[in-house]
Amino acid sequence: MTFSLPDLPYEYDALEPVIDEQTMRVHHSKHHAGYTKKLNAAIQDTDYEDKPITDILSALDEVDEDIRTTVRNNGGGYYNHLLFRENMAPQGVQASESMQKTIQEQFGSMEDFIEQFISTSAGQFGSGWGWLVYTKDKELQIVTTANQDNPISQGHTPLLGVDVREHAYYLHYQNKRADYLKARTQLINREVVEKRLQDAQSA
Ligand code: MN3
Repeated sequence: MTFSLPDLPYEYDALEPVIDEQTMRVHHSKHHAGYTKKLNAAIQDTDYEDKPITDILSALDEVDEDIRTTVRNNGGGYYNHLLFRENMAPQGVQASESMQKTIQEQFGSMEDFIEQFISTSAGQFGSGWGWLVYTKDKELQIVTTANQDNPISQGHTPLLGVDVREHAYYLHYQNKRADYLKARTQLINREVVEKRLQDAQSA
């Protein structure tokens, strides 16, 4: 088994006007496809062909040194973009009452959470990702990672991820990363966030 480019859960133009069709198309059919192809090339004829991506990224130090950086960057790219697409829906999906309560307990309110999520993600220097994670200490936390690193490599479970590399927003927002992040909060599929949290808590 090798990895295949996951289909988008919606059409390329479904997230307009927040994310334009061309950005979605290039991001998926060129960038995401590229990570998938390079990951497959790196793990060809190794045991990793039969492992879930989460197992591979959770134990990067066990990957052969000659392919480790390639697997880290492209395996991360493959998995991060999959999570990112699932985290969005055309009109967004509101949180259930219990999820709202969970967010309130940790961050004060949903508005406070969104504000912190935007400012932390916007502050990532250069290319990377903003995340809401369920930590190995069983807490919700907002973190960033550089390049294509996934929080799972630090033992955390990613619940909500946002790509802050320029290719994710530059066509429409140019250098205004915070504007992109703010607009994008309309698209958050909180049902998916909650499902991932429940899975992590019962794991
Ligand atoms: Mn990207």
